[in-house]
Amino acid sequence: MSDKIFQEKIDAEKKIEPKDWMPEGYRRHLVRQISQHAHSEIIGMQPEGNWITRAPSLRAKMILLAKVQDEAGHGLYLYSACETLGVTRDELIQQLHDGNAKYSSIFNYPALSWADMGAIGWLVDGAAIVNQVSLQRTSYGPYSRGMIKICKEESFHQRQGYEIMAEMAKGTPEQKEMAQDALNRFWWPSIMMFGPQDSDSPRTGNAMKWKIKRQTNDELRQSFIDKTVPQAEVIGLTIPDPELKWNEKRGHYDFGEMDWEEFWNVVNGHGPCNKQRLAHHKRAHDNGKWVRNASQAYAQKQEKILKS
Ligand code: BYC
Repeated sequence: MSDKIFQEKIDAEKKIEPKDWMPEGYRRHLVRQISQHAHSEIIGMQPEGNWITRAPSLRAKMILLAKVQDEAGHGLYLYSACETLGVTRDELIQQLHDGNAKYSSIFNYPALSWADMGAIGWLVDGAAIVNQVSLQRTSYGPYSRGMIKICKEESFHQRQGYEIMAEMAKGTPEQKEMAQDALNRFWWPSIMMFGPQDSDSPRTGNAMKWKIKRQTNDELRQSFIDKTVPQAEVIGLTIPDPELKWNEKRGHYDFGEMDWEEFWNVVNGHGPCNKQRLAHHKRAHDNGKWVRNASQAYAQKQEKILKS
């Protein structure tokens, strides 16, 4: 098959499956994006995992525990989707540990209070859903199908976060202040999750041509802002952007400029928690070596029994 026939298939909205012919650039683009997405889910367990033992009630603890377990599941679907492109899980983890694979910038910010569990669910999962709903229509079959399942769980995550924020916002003045403080710290990093502006995004051209991405970074960011501003108004919290204003003509909110220097610093490994997140992942991976060895030995033993 040639690039031309491949592109015709994409343009006809046909899904590409693991055994189909694909250009090497398409395969590499997907391995990069899907593995970064998988790493984000797994590293994303850390800021929330940190609060499981300190949840304020048994109900809150059970919900948070379930959410963090869901993130592990999302990581596993995504690693599996990535492995269909001819790369092994070990190689992907090694790329993360060597600093050659990225994960979402948002997880390099600390979770300082219980209200941050609300802000993460509401804003971070909210941003993730906007992106992932769009990715349900991505051209690579296993990624697209993974996204459909992930989105179902992600909407529950967004609601649990919004519930925490709503409860705190109508609580004592101190609780409302905690909720506002969490919103102040997580707002800008959340809208940075959508990546650089379209004019500075080197990957968007091919991603749109190959229908890996169905909407650009700026389109998705705008859609998230339009959805989220009214939600903040309902619970009486203020989005920390003095330039935020409804634009009747555009039918969208106008918003202020992001701190792009901060964005690239965090993306390139110099955010507040980059070192800590990676060190924790390496430690957990090393500690889990005996489990991987044991399951491998068990599988080999089973194979021997089946052959004998
Ligand atoms: N953070 O040309 P661009 C979740 C990188 S987690 C870090 O626009 P692209 C959850 C980008 O990778 C949800 N890096 O690239 C879990 C590229 O680097 P390389 C995570 C970023 O790929 C637990 C370079 O900058 N979601 O749901 O077209 C708890 C140039 O950018 C970021 C996904 O991963 C960033 N924010 O667009 C709660 C979604 N932005 O590889 C929630 C899947 C950009 O060229 N990924 N970079 O060195 C995507 O949709 C796209 O990859 C992005 C970036 C929109 C993120």
